[in-house]
Amino acid sequence: MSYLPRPMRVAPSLPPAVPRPVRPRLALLVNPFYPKDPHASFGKHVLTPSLALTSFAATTPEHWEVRYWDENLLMGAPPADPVPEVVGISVHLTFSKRAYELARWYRQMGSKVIFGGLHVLSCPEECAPHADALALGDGVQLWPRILSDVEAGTLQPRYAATYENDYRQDPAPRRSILPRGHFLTTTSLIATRGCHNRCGFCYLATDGLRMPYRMRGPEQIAREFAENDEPYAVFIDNNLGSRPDYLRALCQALRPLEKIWSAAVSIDVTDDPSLVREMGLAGCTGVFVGFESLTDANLSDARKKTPKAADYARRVRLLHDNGIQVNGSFVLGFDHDDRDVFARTAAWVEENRLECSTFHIMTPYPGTPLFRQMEAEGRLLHKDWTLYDTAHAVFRPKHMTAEELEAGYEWIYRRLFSHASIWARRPEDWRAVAPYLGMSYLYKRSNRLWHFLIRHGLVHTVWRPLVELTRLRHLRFRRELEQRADVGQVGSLFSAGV
Ligand code: B12
Ligand code: SF4
Repeated sequence: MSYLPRPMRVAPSLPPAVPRPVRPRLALLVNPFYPKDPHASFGKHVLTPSLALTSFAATTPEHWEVRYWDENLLMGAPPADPVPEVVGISVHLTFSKRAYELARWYRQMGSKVIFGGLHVLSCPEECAPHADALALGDGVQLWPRILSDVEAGTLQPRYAATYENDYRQDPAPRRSILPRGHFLTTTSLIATRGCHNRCGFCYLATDGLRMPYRMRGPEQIAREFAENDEPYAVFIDNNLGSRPDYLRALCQALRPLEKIWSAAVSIDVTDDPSLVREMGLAGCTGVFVGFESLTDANLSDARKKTPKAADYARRVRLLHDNGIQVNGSFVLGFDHDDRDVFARTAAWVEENRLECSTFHIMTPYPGTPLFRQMEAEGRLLHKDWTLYDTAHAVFRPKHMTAEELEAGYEWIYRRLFSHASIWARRPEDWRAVAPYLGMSYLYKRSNRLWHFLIRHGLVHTVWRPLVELTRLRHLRFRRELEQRADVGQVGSLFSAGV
């Protein structure tokens, strides 16, 4: 039985709403609670904060005070004393019910509630009755307009903005409002938005979401990284590798910082081995790669432009050779998947020594081509968005039952988190084995510890020295890499651990 304490399962209860005078010009930004999957690591929820709220917090006019509350940090219900004049809530489908509860509570106390985020864009009609105003699209453009209308008493029910503007004009996210001690690193960076792909299951393919690939200046990103005084940053871009020439320029700007970072990229980033080397030299210690499937027919159904699955192993090796760990992300339940997909995928992950892997039951997000297809084929089992969390089967798979898909998902996580699997995936280089094992056990088999650290706000205190150590070891590795003339030499030199 997996460990899942109540605070990881159930949102904090809200005290009775007593209407009181609101504090004028106080805005509270809330990231609502969502239940955690006991099969995966609790650590990922406090790895780094989402930029949904801090990105537009930076555009708050000076005469407004802005505060931040993330219910997932287990510090209880969001504050209501004083009652904020405005409450901004980010809404995703999995926690929309909680967002509606919070909105009702604050509205009863007299606050104006503004909703933004992915679910507002895909299901505005559902969201509208629960909020005073909806922000459809880019909050950075909309937030100052919304606050100014609140001041003037002319708040509109809907505000809309696309993502087609010049991204370099956006201010840096306001990270100073984050409770630093509660995250492994508060340096979530975003350098680009969009992606050169539009996979049919991805939220980027949502109707009405126009997000061309846009890039911030490499020097802007390097400055943000330097200023936030953390040894490690996580890029939360959809795909940092969509424009190889841009990624190369970014690496050149990051390299002198002597810090470490990780990012999501598609596997075609390995088309050019010299780019992978640049990433290693610039401090990239890990990539999150959406392999999605090891079956080409599934990839073409999803309309993903990607190298053939048979070439994935070679590409993983190239990343490893440059000191870059691979967190492979796989979607389970595609139409060409049958009951052996779980064992096949696990065997591949072990054979190729992926340090980490993330699994998702295929989930048709509303507004996407996949959702339309499933709905047209009558395969959706329900529209309870709470279960659209990629840990539940919400549609009827083709070659197995929904129950078998869920059981396979649980099985593959149990298998990959087992002692035998962790050992099988140890790096080939013996010098990297001890740090790899330490980090794997801390990350994959320590949910009790994570719960303790999160509850007591100790995540940053405990992890920062480990991350700093990793950075120092990586600097040593980089010097070896610099001296190695050829790219793609066999044998991983180092495993960075985060
Ligand atoms: C960081 C992150 C996480 C973090 C933190 C999540 C959190 N809610 O706190 C962690 C690692 C914990 C996580 C977990 C999961 N995540 Co996640 N995550 C992301 C990621 C990489 C970045 C989010 C971000 O910062 N974006 C950048 C900001 C600036 O963009 P934005 O959120 O859209 O916000 C803008 C607007 O929407 C708007 N806005 C947003 N909120 C508000 C509020 C107001 C008031 C206003 C005015 C405007 C506004 O303004 C912002 C600026 O323009 C995104 C992918 C991505 N790049 O967006 C996936 C993503 C959000 N995650 C996703 C998923 C599926 C999950 C998981 C379910 C996966 C899993 N099985 O574990 C879990 C569960 C979490 C949950 N139930 O929500 C999906 C969601 C798909 C969907 N349609 O809902 C995404 C889009 C990834 C993907 N490609 O599929 N995630
Ligand atoms: S490659 Fe990844 S980010 Fe890009 S569209 Fe496909 S799933 Fe979405």
